[in-house]
Amino acid sequence: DRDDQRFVEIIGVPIEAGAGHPGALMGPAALRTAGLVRALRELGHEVRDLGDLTPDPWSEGDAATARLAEITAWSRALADRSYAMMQAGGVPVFLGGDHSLSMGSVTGVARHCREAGKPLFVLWLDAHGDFNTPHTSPSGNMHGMPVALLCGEDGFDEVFPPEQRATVNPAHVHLFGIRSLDPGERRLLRARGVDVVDMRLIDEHGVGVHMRRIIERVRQADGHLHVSLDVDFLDPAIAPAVGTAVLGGATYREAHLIMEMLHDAGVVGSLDVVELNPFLDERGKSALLLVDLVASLFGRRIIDPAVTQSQIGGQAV
Ligand code: EXY
Ligand code: MN
Ligand code: MN
Ligand code: MN
Repeated sequence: DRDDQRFVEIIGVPIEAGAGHPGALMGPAALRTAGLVRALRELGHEVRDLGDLTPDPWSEGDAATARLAEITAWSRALADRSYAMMQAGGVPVFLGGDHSLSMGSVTGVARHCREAGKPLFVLWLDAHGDFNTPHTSPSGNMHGMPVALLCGEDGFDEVFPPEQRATVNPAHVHLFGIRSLDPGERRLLRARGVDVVDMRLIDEHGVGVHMRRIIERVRQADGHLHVSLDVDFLDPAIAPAVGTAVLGGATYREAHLIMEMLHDAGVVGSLDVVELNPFLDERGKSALLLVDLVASLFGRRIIDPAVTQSQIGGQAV
């Protein structure tokens, strides 16, 4: 399709201070090695790879203080960069790095959407809710907290002082693929009215039903959809390169169908690809799968709908 060419700007965010296991800082390099830029160009998009982000130096202290200072430095630098990428008018793609990077990427997107008067929706594809706060987290790992920060929960003033925060309405957040929640985050999610499509719902209805519902909502509002894709959303059998694997994740086709539906809907304005830990991969298979999924999101399809002969109820499908 010539008419859905986009300007795609890619930036690597090699951070792993939010995760419990080292290795995610190699994620951007592995995604590039797996051919991400080439795959997008082959689809006809204009692609600019901005390289990797470099944050300002952060102060060292004891281990916990240094980690928080590091995440703060990345988050602030990334929020500014993400905002600038949005202002440039393209589709920013953020390559992680652990999921704490979304504190910065989505903050920048939210700042842009607020100024542009565009309602922001977030689709969070993940095994986890990522809705812990420093008060509820059992591990202290900040990759389990970004959605709580983005929804304006307390406990994050270190990362963004209140005046620098651009929050997301929790009623505009859709967590999808969920199968691991801690007690504190479960309570908070319910209290804030976040939509949680867990694996049970996906098993029962299929991904299509819930994706149509979410897409329709974004369309009605003429909104911007930010997609945050955590590798652990996928079943560990097809994507082993994660430090937080949880059994019973999305299958190869479920994941592709989500990407294909999102592409056809034309609602996605920004994307995170996070938590790839190449140190745990098997001959690059997780990185290659992620590149294929991003390609589906940007328009790769099995067959052009114009040539399909299939009809249901007299309508071409
Ligand atoms: N809920 C657990 C925690 O907060 O420690 C695990 C979080 C893992 C987060 C991964 C990246 O999605
Ligand atoms: Mn815009
Ligand atoms: Mn996550
Ligand atoms: Mn996760």
